[in-house]
Amino acid sequence: MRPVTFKNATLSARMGAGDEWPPMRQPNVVVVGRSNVGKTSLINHLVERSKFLPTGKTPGRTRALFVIELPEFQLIDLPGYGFAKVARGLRESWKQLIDDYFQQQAEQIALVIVLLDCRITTADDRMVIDWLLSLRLPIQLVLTKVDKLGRSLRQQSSVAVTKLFRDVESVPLLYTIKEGACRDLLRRRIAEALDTYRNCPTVEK
Ligand SMILES: Nc1nc2c(ncn2[C@@H]2O[C@H](COP(=O)(O)OP(=O)(O)OP(=O)(O)O)[C@@H](O)[C@H]2O)c(=O)[nH]1
Ligand SMILES: [Mg+2]
Repeated sequence: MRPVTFKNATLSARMGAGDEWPPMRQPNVVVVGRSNVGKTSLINHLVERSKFLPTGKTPGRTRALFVIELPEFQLIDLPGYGFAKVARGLRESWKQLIDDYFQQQAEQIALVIVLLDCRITTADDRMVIDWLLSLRLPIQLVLTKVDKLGRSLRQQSSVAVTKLFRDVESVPLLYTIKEGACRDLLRRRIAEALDTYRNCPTVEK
């Protein structure tokens, strides 16, 4: 497996709906999930800069698509879904932005990291996962905020999610921004996905 660097991240673009896409020359790893599930926090944790992108206590914090440059790949942070209190117009423009991204950059995507709250999954999670499966993108499930659960409940949550989303064929990683061991596992998974992406002869790139 080729080594992958997760330090020295820089922000290269902040995209809103209708903006023209910058050239994406590196494989993309994109983080998807419900609002407030911990997408931006996980990205900050992965790149070891706790204040890199702003996070929020209330849903709807990330309102654009952020492209983060690393030497071997680009990390993508998206607005979250499933948050009813965001004005309808804004929700529609996020949906447009996310649809555009997945349609126009699909060939660049090496891995979609789908975050699920370890305490509850929703119909929106199921809908988004079904949509990603229909696009035939590689998916890694990650259960977030597991520091809120004791050891045995963490395992129960993992078993339940594996069953519920068995069609995804991804063993969920248990994640918390309060521990480093889960970060090592996710970094390894990203490195594997980047290797597969580079070596896959069947996909036109
Ligand atoms: N206890 C705990 N809290 C977390 C963890 N990860 C994120 N949080 C908290 O969850 C809240 C939401 O985090 P964000 O990273 O902004 O979530 P997001 O998914 O990017 O949300 P949107 O941008 O609104 O879609 C913040 O208050 C974080 O501090 C975790 O592993 N454990
Ligand atoms: Mg966010």
